[in-house]
Amino acid sequence: MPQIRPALQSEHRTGLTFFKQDSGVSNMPALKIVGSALPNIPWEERPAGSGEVLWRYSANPIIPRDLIPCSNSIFNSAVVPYNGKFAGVFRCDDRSRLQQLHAGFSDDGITWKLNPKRIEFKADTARVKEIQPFEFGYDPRVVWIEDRYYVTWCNGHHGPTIGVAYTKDFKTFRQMENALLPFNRNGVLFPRKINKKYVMLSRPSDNGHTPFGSIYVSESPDMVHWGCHRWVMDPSGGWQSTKVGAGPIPIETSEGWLMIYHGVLTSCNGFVYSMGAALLDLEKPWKVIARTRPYLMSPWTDYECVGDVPNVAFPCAALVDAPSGRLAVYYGAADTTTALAFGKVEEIVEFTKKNSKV
Ligand code: BMA
Repeated sequence: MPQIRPALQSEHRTGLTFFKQDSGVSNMPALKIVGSALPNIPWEERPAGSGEVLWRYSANPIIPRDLIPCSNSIFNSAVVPYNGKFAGVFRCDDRSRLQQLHAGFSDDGITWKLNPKRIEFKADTARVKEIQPFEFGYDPRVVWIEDRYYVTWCNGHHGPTIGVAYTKDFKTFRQMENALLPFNRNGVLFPRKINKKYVMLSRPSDNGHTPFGSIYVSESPDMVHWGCHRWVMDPSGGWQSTKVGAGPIPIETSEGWLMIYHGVLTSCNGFVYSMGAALLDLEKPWKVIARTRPYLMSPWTDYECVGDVPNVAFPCAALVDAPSGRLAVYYGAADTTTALAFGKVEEIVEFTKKNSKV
């Protein structure tokens, strides 16, 4: 496999360090990755002899289903760097099988402590009380934008839609207006404004398990009012033939926004959830530059194939160490546990471009 040489230069942009890499990867020009250094990113090298673009952590799953007393399952969860360590928002389905969100903390990104009590969202404005109390919440994403962490999740409001909240300490969470109408899922914010607007990917759906689904993008001046909705991409063939939905927060690179997403195949044994990647235009993110025809990862292991919902690998977060291009993807395994996979941004970008079907 290609050897990645260390970062050659860096400059500063929008508060983040902007790294330029001489990737050493075949003919690809040096890749820029916008992000911070994360030298303590959880990491394992690709196993000897493996040709996988994403490879699994050897001690998966990292979070067992019964980490806290009330949990039936802990999966499809989101983590971010926090105060030199890590924090996150976790989907915990409880033993009444209600879908709840819990905050969690970790020193190393691998061993997690979750708050045994679910997040109690405080209304950010008086009007937000109208959409409380909490019906259900699942599949959170977390992103730092400007001065706070925003959380988006699939929020119950007479049907699933996109909830939005913010926190600065993962203790107090202030709920804002739902971004969109039901039925919608997989609301994923971009990590910065584009053309002075907040931008969110989402996947309009139905009230059930949704046998269809395309990715759209919407803009907002204030994180409350969303519009200028644009179609991004439909399901395609094979592993992504039934529906697609955005996964982790997109990663900004000089080749476009790297969007890791899930794709669903309907097999004779039900849905199969795999992950792929796409590159979106930096200024017009509804324009797809490239998109993987083969998957990056599909449920192969026991913990992905056996659980409450078999055959699911569902990514909701990715940590990036921009100088090295190292990537750690957090994904839900079989709707039961949380697992970790590793990759290198420049290799995924190159794989996406070389194996693209748009
Ligand atoms: C989707 C979502 C995910 C889940 C997946 C597989 O519709 O509900 O939370 O992981 O189905 O069951």
